Amino acid sequence: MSNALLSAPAVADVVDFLPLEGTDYIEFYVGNAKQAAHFYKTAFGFQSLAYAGPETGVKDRASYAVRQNKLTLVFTTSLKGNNEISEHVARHGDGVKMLALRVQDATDAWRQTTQRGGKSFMKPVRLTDADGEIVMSGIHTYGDTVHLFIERKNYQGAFLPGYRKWESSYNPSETGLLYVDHCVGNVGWNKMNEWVRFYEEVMGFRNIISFDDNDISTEYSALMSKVMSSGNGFVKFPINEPAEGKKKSQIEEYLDFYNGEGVQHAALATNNIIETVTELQKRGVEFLKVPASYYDTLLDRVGEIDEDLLPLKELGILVDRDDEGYLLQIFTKPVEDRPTLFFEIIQRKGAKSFGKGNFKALFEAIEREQEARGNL
Ligand code: TYF
Ligand code: FE
Repeated sequence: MSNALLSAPAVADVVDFLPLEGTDYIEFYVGNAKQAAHFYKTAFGFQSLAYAGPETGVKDRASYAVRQNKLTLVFTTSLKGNNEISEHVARHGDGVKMLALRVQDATDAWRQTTQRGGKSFMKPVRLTDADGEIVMSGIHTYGDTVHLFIERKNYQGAFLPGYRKWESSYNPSETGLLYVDHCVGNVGWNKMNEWVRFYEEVMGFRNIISFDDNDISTEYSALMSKVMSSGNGFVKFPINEPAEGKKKSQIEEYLDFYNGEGVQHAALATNNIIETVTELQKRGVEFLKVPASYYDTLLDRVGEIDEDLLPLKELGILVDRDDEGYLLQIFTKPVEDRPTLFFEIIQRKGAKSFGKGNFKALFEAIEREQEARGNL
């Protein structure tokens, strides 16, 4: 089948047992949280938000939270030789540990999901300080990744109880990043349908788009992908599985270097991708490049767009259209030494899809990088 399958809409009278309000934060376990936070401030324009560590009574770790509009990232490192954090870093390198989701009722979210077979990571706990109260719970998902459920009640503090406001004299300006559009997981060979079932049965998601290896095989790499969406559409988690191709799949390269399943990319939304990417490039963020010829036929493929072609071509921004509108997107190179995590910058102008028309050019660009690393 060479066309993406758009599945039927959910039946309207089915109640959403896990209403998610969006992504609350993404927490990374890293080797050096102080330097990671500095990089995301400098390069991506995140603002200092909150800190937890020995000075706030947390003895085994240090965490830095940074924010830009509705995007919150947390970088946590171990202060001890052997704990869950240092082991995660030893196994995976720096990577995403928690995809924290905002809910109205974290106790109910935990009950609903664990009753349906979700494996508990954290029973509901009430966290309080002078600024109010939060309830948090969590379940395991693919690999060592966790979904936390965050109920913010009346909480007025900077971030979470246990953190204090992080005041810094170093405050690079924002780059226009707004919120998490979607977050993609790479899973093992033949594991996609298991995780699709997990998101359907345990979390009440539905599969809104599927791409098979015919949609997205290039000369070498191959993968399959299914986009899972929360009942209300506020949270989208595409899942990739490697497929057999002429040479090594980019998903297999990820699995080898991450030592298992994990988050492959987070797509960050902007409402002015030309300004955002201009700024990110100035600050040293490296992006994948497609051949200049991509732009020769772009307008034939996508029709009229609001943007001038020249800045899109200079910056390497890709464009795709679906029935509802178009989208602009670009992909960073991996943001660490292992070819694991990267970011997508996306601006949607009506389109609800994921850029299928760009897959060939994008995957060929990824393969050139794989080749340069000797992993193709
Ligand atoms: O999230 C998506 O589906 C798009 C396309 O390895 C994509 O961003 C899919 C797989 C992949 C890189 C990008
Ligand atoms: Fe994406």
